[in-house]
Amino acid sequence: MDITLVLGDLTDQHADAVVNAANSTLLGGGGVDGAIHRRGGPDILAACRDLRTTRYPRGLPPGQSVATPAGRLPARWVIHTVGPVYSREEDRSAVLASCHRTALHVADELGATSVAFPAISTGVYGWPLDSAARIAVDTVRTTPTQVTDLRFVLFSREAHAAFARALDS
Ligand code: AR6
Repeated sequence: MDITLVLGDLTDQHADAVVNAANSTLLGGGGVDGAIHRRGGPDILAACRDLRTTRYPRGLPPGQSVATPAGRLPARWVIHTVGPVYSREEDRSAVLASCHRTALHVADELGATSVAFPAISTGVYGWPLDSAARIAVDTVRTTPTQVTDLRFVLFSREAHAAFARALDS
């Protein structure tokens, strides 16, 4: 698997799948989630509403992932995952790792071989960048998958630098 870092906007990525840092409602929000729904158009939200009435009436639990079509994005699918809110009292690293692992499992089910991830949980959910980068990189490196082109798309130089350090170690 090739792991590459991109400084830029996830919604510009031409890939089989882009991963959304969603919340349990699957009904949108700010950050990368807001950008995906804005640029991808209403088909994504319609598919998410469908998932809420069928598979996830109580919402998608943190650490799990589910796919929808990608609407007008230059990708085929959006894989929605719910990161943990960072806590100083409780170690939620396993949940953040699970986001990456389950997103890759969903990608494999779809037959997606190119997948772009944002820095899950490092925005609104407050996870420190270096720690999140280490967990993300370690998890994708150790998860068996058919994905051959994995990109981390980072929105800031700080995030890009944190992921570069994690990749080097
Ligand atoms: N492309 C790539 N990265 C982005 C983009 C973008 N267009 N926009 C923001 N980022 P966040 P979270 C970066 O807050 O912390 C939402 O409201 C951002 O700089 O999007 O998992 C959801 O609905 C940060 O490094 O996700 C949830 O309620 C990273 O993406 C909640 O936020 C993740 O920041 C999820 O919080």
